[in-house]
Amino acid sequence: MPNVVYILNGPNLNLLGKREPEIYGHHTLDDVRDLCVAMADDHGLQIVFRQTNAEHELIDWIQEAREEAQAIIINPAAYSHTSVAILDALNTCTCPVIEVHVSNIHARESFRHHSYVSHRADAVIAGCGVEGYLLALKRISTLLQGT
Ligand code: CA2
Repeated sequence: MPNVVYILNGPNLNLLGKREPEIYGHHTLDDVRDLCVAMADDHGLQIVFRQTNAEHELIDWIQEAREEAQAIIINPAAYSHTSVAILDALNTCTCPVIEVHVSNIHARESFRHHSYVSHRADAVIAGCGVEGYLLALKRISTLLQGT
């Protein structure tokens, strides 16, 4: 059975590549999914790739991943900076968790500098554009090797 990696995306990331390209670049979220699936195939991983604008849905998916996944990659978007509930959900998971941000949140407004999710994340990748998702997958592949 292949290792399963949940890649979860929060609010407004459905607009990736369609607005504010100077901040978020030109790749759409569909492009990101395709790139992740291709890389996962190369590493023998299975991907579950989702986006939602609803906090409760992200929490439900984290709870699902707790049962189904060997690793979680999450871009919680604006909920990174506000949601103790998402942190609580991630804290129930024992698998590796990597937080990804397309932009460098530390070079932006001060309210983006703190992420609740970072308290749980095993690694945080910010400012690498959509390549951050692939770097996270590479790291997950390394962490899961031999499991
Ligand atoms: O840099 C990231 O990946 C963020 O998680 C993106 C969030 C933002 O609230 C975080 O501070 C950093 C925003 C996602 C909105 O995505 C859009 C994409 C294109 C156009 C408009 C919004």
